[in-house]
Amino acid sequence: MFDKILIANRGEIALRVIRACREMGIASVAVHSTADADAMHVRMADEAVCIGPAPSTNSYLSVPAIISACEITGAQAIHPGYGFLSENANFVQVVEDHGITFIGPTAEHIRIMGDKITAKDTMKALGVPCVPGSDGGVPDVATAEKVAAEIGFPVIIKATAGGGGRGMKLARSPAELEHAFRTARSEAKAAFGNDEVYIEKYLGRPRHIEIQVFGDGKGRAVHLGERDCSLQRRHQKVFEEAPGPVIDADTRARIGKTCADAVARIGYSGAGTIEFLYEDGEFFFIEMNTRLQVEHPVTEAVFGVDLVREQIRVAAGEPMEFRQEDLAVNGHAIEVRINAEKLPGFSPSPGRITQYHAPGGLGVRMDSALYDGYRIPPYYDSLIGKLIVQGRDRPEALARLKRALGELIVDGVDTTVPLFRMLLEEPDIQSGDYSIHWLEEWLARNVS
Ligand code: MV4
Repeated sequence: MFDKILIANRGEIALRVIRACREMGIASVAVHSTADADAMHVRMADEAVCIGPAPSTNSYLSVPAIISACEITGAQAIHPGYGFLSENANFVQVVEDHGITFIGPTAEHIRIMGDKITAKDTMKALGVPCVPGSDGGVPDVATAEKVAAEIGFPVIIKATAGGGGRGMKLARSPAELEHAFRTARSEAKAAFGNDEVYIEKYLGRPRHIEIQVFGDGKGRAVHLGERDCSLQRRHQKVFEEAPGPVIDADTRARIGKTCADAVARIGYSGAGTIEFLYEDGEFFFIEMNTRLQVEHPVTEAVFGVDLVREQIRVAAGEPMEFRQEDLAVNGHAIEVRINAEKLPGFSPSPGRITQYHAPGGLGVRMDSALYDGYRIPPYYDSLIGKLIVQGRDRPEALARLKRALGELIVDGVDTTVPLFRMLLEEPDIQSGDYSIHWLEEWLARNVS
């Protein structure tokens, strides 16, 4: 096992990793920008190294600065958290070339899943159900027309270098296809330096269901069920739950086994998430994320596992602590993302926290790096906390969420907390009847 791990991240996820390290008897090294000198992750880690100025390009994204921090402190492994360098295959390559262990999948697996066409080809070959569409890239309008005629309209054109909602164009009819295709290509070229695109049948009102997988890098893998993350605004998740309100135990076991078998076959190592659109009882693969996700705590809550501990164990060459037959869903968990943002426009609201009080009690977890007097810098993501609640069933989790939001105090900046107080009063949220479009439609009616 490692003696010392460097955490190449900030905020609540850096604390999450430091906590796992401490429980495992592993020393932790925080890295920080000059803007984060007073941040909680710096205080909580055993050691801290300043790696550059406020802009993340020159600090949290600086490969030489992070490698140097490892060498100076003698850290043997790097945990990347999410975002920043977590899915950067070149970074992983450099880390390994310096004899440091990357806590995550191989550069090769990150590269495969980062290219959305290669990811889909790979998953299809492994028996994972995919959205009907082009076989690989679509080089010209004529091919786009041929594919669209086969699968039927509406279709969506996606950039292979995109993902997470970036670089997509909808064509509702043959008349819209040529324009959508050309726009998708030129936007992909401008945004990613890669104009390769592919085409899929456009699904009208699906849910976003993602399967948590975990591999030991030696050909064994398990699944930890699904999360329903359909409630999103501009491709940012705001409310996530496990299990999915419309997924039953048989469905979970079936799609879960398909996913676990797929990642086992490729020798995948560590945590991964296989994203699906789910419509009319069918799963359609869209993308795979090769990192620990923001919303991993809802899975931890219902399965009673520590995913970060497992990531560290597997990266150190130790076996996973669980087998598939040990894993069962217990109750229901919900996470809400608390952002320092001002409604109705969700504009960033950095500034000084004048009062912070975290909720507590049975079934409540607050993952946040806030403290009284902390100044939220304007340079980074607006996520300032995640409130995760668990109950024996979904109604209990909802009641607990309402209770916990009532205890939470975050003063000094605007936050998304009032949004959740409103959402909890909505019959569709109470019954779990929502699709990927529900939140934006509701915001257009209720918040403006
Ligand atoms: C789709 C789709 C409908 N049909 N693909 C958006 C993010 C990226 N991960 C995939 N996305 C979508 N792909 C097909 N074939 C609709 C979306 C989509 C979406 C997906 C998940 C959650 C929220 C979304 C909001 C708008 C569009």
